[in-house]
Amino acid sequence: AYTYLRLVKGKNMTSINDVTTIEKDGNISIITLNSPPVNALSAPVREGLHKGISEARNDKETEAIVIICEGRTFIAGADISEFGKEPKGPSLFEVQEFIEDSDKPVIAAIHGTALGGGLEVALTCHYRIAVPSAKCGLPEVNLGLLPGAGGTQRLPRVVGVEKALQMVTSGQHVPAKQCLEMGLVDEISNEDNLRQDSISFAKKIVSENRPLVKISEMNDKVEAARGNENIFKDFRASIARKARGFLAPEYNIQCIEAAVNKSFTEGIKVERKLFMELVTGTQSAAQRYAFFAQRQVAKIPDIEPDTEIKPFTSIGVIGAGTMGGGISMNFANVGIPVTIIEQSQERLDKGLGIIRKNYENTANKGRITFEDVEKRTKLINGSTDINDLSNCDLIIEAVFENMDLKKDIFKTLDGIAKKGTILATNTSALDVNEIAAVTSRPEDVIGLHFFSPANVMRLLEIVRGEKTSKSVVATSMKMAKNIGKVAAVVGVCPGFVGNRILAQRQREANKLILEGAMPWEVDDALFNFGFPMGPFAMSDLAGLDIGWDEDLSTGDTLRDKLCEAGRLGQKTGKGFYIYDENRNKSPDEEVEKLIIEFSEKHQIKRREISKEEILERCLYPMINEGFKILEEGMAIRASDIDIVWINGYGWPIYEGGPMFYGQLIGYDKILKWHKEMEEKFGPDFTPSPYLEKVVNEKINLFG
Ligand code: 3H9
Repeated sequence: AYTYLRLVKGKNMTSINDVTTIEKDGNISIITLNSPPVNALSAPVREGLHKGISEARNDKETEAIVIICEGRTFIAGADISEFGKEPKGPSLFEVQEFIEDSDKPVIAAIHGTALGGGLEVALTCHYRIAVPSAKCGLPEVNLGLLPGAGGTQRLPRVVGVEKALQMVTSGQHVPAKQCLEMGLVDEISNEDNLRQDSISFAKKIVSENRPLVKISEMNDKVEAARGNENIFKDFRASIARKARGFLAPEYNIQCIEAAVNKSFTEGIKVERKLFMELVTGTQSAAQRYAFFAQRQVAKIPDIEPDTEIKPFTSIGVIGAGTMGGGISMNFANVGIPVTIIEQSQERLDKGLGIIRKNYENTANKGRITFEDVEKRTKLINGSTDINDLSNCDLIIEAVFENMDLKKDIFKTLDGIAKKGTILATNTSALDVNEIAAVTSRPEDVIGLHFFSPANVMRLLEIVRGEKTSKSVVATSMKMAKNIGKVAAVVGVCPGFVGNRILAQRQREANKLILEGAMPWEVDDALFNFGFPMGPFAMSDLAGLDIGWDEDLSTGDTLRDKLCEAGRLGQKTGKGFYIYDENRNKSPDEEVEKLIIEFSEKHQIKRREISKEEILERCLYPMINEGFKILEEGMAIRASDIDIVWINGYGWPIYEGGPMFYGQLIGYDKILKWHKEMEEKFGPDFTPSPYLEKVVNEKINLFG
């Protein structure tokens, strides 16, 4: 439940500009901002605030000032879309100074979220009151930034250095109750009475003659940490793994260090300098781009907002294996009951057992309670009778990748599922149209491609078949949002968007190790680029024997050779790498020998391969494939491809995804590279005609 504030127009209310009004209640002036959707600090909002505060400060009767917002939230930050554009109107600093220097107390009345610049404005107010459901945070780090309006200097002065470090590097939204405990808010109002409660609070401040609290002058907490360098050393070590490759976490830490070691004024200078470095850099540009891309991916151009959303209150899942189990957990997590079907009781029991164990592991880590474990496992029921799915709203097939088997299942489902049920396949490769064609209701058939582990990975590819109805697509999008997935609508083609692009990287990685690189060199180059792991470490993790058959093995591929040597990956302690008992990997001479022999046998002359070449060879063909996908209409927009790769394959968000990265490199350079490579090495490198068109006609893919 959250508060949505609507303005009740009083007779004293006057407009300051299009987004700001001012009203008086006795000796209190109330400035109301109304700039949907999130009251971001755009030029008109800054102007409205500035003028409003000025008017209230100059008004003889006014003794205190309340700043409150209409709609779903208090100010949710600077207006991200304004970054990089010519600044207009009063700067945020001017507005903040004007608030903090007011000789009449200013009170921020917070509902929804006070984030980034929004919290920074609230921190220049002398007091803060919030509804119980409100949250405060400085999430700039998630945009590759740091709080650039005094947040890094004021926050530690209120909550102390450790908490400030934690908040600015995680971007966490802190609930109001915790904010009260930390001193970030001074008072909690009633959930549905913020306006009146904040006026009463302001009156109380006046009548009690409370001081004008200026956070910039509160030095106790920062001075207490002065000289204690271990705080920063330990903190850096604690976030090192998560922060790898990102600039912003380190810059945020340096600002908090400045708050501790310097005066407020000097600290602000450091914050300003580092903010400017980040905001003009490519990492933040990529992360800001990803923020908007993540919201845009949910918009399907030909699906109108009033498209019918079907119910999805009971789910059927076919297959209790790793995928089926993971998929089921997503629904149980949000309270939706699931029926899982398996062929035998034994397999069903095994699958249900694994689900329980997964939940128990999460509870042991303290992330859910043991009560949650019981609640969630109760929501997942098993059956060996497919007829038990006849009343489900949505049925997801998650059996292994075999077209005939899937067709059989869909024929059966067509016969038993009630009218209007969405019939989904979790295939990662097969033709969804072919599957839909065996039913009498192809308009109800869709692909829902979850990624493994399905209860953890955020990405969902929604595969829209030729005949899938708009309502089924819209419902799938809504369902994805409800279970916390980032969903991208893709078309039917081999590998869809994600795996189709992955295949390019894998092909080149495999070629590179025969041409001269070693698997660990390829992996290192991609790891250092920012991926969580390289392709060969990933193969070892998945198991090299997926799809490999000992009896059919011909020794024709390196994979055959490795599997024949018992090197099946992490599970056998060796694959492309050798693993110790803690699963730490090291290069292995045996593999090196195998690879060199293999190159010789196939008369491939080995040569020195640079890190740069590894990156070009692995990444550029992915970008080219992205263009082919766009040309064929298999993704709606370039940024959707990036969202797939950021959320499903660990493309570092600070590199924006393959399409954004390609633009950074220069599409003309990517095209030239492909033409040269095609001439030397053939059709693996044939450039997409759409890439040529984009370069020749200087088309901007990101509008
Ligand atoms: C900052 O403050 C820097 C300062 O320190 C220094 C300055 C000198 N700007 O997420 P939703 C749009 S950096 C512009 O779907 P929800 C969003 O694109 C900022 N637009 O809603 C979407 O547009 P559309 C620090 C913004 O209810 C619509 O609002 N602040 C901004 O799920 C609805 O958004 C942040 O990083 C913005 N700041 O979640 C907070 N924020 O409808 C970023 C949103 O056209 N925002 N939009 O697609 C959020 O985390 C979430 O939007 C919020 C609401 C939690 C507020």
